[in-house]
Amino acid sequence: MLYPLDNGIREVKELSGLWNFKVDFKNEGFEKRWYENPLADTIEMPVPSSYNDLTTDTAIRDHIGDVWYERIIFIPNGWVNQRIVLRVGSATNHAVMWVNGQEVARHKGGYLPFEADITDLVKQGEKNRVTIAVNNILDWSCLPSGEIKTYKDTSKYPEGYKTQETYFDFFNYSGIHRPVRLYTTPKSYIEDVTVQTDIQDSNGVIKYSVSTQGDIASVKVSAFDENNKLVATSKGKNNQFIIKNAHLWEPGNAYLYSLVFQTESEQGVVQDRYELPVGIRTVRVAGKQLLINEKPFYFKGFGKHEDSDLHGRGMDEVINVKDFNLLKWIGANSFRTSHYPYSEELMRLADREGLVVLDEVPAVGMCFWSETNTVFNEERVNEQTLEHHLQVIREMIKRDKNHPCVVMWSIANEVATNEEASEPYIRAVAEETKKLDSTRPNTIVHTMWPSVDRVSQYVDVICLNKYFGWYSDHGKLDLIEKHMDKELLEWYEKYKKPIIITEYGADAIAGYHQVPAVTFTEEFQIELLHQFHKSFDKHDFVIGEQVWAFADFATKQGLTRVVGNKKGIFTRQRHPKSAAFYLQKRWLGKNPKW
Ligand code: BDP
Repeated sequence: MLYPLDNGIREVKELSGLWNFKVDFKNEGFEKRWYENPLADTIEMPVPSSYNDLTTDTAIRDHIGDVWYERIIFIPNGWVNQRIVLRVGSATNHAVMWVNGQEVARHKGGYLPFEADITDLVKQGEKNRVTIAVNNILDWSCLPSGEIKTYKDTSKYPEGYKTQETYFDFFNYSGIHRPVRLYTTPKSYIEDVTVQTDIQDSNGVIKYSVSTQGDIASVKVSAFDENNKLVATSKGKNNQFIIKNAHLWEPGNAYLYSLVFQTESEQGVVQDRYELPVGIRTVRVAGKQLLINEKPFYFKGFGKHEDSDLHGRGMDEVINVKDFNLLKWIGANSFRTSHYPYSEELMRLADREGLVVLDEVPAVGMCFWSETNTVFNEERVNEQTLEHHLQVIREMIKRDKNHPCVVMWSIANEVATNEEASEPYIRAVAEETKKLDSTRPNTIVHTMWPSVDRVSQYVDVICLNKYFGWYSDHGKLDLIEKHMDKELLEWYEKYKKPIIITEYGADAIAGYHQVPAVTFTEEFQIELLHQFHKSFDKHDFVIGEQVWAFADFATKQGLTRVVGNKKGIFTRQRHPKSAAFYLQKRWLGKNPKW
C-alpha cells in the first residue's frame, strides 16, 4: 500500500488537528446511526493522538468500546476529475469510517493503514462530513488479543461491570494514532509498486513491478541518485535496472536512490507519478550469521514502543527525531517495532537514517506461562485468530515491503510455543511471510525454553527475551551469565540458527541509587546488563542484543508497575539513566563482534 505523496500530480491534504470527539458511554452510536448527522455534545480531540491521557476523566481514559471522531472537509477546486482517497494511518484497534453518512471503510487491527476511494461521495465547494467510529475492544479474534471480563456478582460490582483483560505489558492506548489524509491520484493511476534489490559485483540491481488501474499505455521508470542525477531508466510494468557502481544502503550509512514511476496514455501524456526511496542492499542468513550486503551484522539496540507523555501512542515527529538522535548517540544500529508495526513516517525516517528494523506484527500476549491454562484452544487462539494474524502479516508486508531498513519480519512475540497446537499455527504464519517475501528472513520472539519449543524450525533467526535476575532469580546478578550461557547453547544445539536477544533488562527508577546495587536502582540496571553481555560475547551464533526497553512506557496499572514499565534506558521524557552511558561505552567501543 503506497504512502501518500504530494508531487505535482498527486496532492495531499493533511487532516491533522482538532476533531469533534464523543465517547459512546451507552454503546448506542451504531444503533442510533450517529454517522447520519453531525455528532452532538462533542469535545475537542487532537488527531493524531491517543485520547486516553488528554482529559481529566477516568471514565474516558478507561473507556471500553466505541468513541466517535468527526470533522468537516472541503475538496479543493483543483481536484475536479481526480480520484480522491481518504486514508487513515492507524486507528486503534478497529474502525468504521463514513463520508456524508455513507460507510466507506471498515478496518480491523490498530496499527496499519486503511483507505477508501471517496470520489463519488464528496461535493466540491460544500461541507463534507467525515465520521470515524474507533473501537478499542480486544478479543481472541484480533491482534493483539484480549478478552472482556464481566462481573456477575452484583453484591460486589455494579450491574454490567466489565474490564478489558489484556495479556501484554503496554497500555491499550486508543484513538486515531496516525495522520488522516486526503490525497488524489489521476483516474488512471499507479496502484502499487514493489522493488527488490540485489548486488552483482559493484553494481546494484533493482527489480521492480508496478500495478496500475485504468487505461494506461506505458510505464516508465527513472532512477535518480542523491544529487538528483538520472542514473538509469527502464520501461514496462515488470523489469529491472542495473545501476553501475551503486552506492549501497548500509546500516548507519544510508544511501537512497529515488525511483520515479510514471505512467503515460496512448498519446504519450503523463498520467500518474510516484517517487519511491530505494536503498540497494541485500540481506540473508548464512550459517551462524545474518549478512547485510554480505557482511555480518550485529544488532545493537532496543525494543521500543510508540509511547510518550500526553500523546500516548499518537504519532509525533518530535519524538521520532529525538529517539533516532538518541539511538545514534548511544551507538545503537537497530530496533524492533515491539509489539506492532510503527508509523510509516518512522519507517521512512529509519530508511533515511540507516537504522535497521525488525518489523513486528501485534501478535503479543499469546502465553500464560502455565501448564494447564492453555492459549491455543477453541476459546482463545483459534482459526479466527489465525485468519486475522495472516491478514495482518499481509497488510504489514504490503505496507513495508519496499523499506530497506526492514531486514526481518517478526511474526510474533512470546507465544506459548510449548503447546501442541502452536505448531501448525506458527508454521502457517511463518510460511505466509516467506510466500509474500522471499527476500527477507523471518523470526519469532521467544519467552519459551528450547526444550519445550515446537516451532523454531519454521523461522530463519531465533529471537529470545530473557529476564534472568529479574523475573527469575530476582536480584541474583551472579547467576545471570551461567543461566544465559546454558540456554543459548541449548537453543543453538537444537536448531543451529543465529540468535538475537531481543529483550533483557531491569526496571530502574531514575534517580534511585545504591551501592551495593539493589533492584530498581540505576546501578542494578547497569550490572544486570553487564552480566548478560559477558555471556553474549562468548557465543559466535549470538548476532545481536536489544535491551528492553529504549524508554520507560505506560502500562496498565499493576502491582509490579510504578507508573508504567521502568525498564527504559531513557526515561519517558527521553532523559538518560546511568545505563545509557554504560551502553554507549560498550556499543561505541571495540568488540570482536562489531
Ligand atoms: C516481556 C514482554 C514486554 C514486557 C517485558 C517486561 O515482551 O512487552 O514489557 O516482558 O515485563 O515479556 O518488562
